[in-house]
Amino acid sequence: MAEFTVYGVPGSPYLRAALIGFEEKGIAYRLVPMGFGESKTPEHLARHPFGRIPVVDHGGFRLYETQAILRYLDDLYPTPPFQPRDARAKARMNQLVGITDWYFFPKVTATIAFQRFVVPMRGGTPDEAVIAAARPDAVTCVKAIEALMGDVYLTGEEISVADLMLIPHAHYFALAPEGKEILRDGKLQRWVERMRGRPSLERTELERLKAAA
Ligand SMILES: N[C@@H](CCC(=O)N[C@@H](CS)C(=O)NCC(=O)O)C(=O)O
Repeated sequence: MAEFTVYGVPGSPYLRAALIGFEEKGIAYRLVPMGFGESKTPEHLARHPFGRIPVVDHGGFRLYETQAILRYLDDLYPTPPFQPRDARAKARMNQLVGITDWYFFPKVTATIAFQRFVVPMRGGTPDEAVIAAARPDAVTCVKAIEALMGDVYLTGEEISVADLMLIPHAHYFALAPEGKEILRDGKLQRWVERMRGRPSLERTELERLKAAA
């Protein structure tokens, strides 16, 4: 089987979701770390016309969109499965993946987590107005996910694509003061702790990725 090459910026939640997928399956990969802004270079635009990350190359087969990458890995290496067989559990998984992509990422990660962690990393000061404006959306996201999720993992007793997609975003949110306050000791916070205990999370920590680069 050809080698997997993964292009992405260490620290990116979507890159981490893909890497967690490789780690959970025990599939070897080579990470090509990119810097901030490199996603819009001609070289990367040739890989991803929308200038985003991650991109996976598998023997010349190029794939972007993180959930497509995770499903591809699952089709190639079915054990352990990333998708429940039960129709309703699978529908929930797809719904939660959609919530992550369409609501959590733009309304929580790109606002609260970006202002709290990325802006200071680049030497700036968080824009408290952006954070305050995003707070009601964050509450809506947390309530909606808690209403849909299972008791152990998001779609049942085992992890699925939904857990892999959401955890990098939820991890950052849980570290922010707003996240601590909104999540409290609720169901989603307990899930974040459960996910953080998995070796795949430890192996994809920012410092580990930087050290390996
Ligand atoms: N729907 C895409 C979203 C990917 C995405 O937005 N990635 C962010 C990083 S977390 C990115 O590429 N940002 C760089 C940029 O916008 O220039 C996926 O699932 O892969």
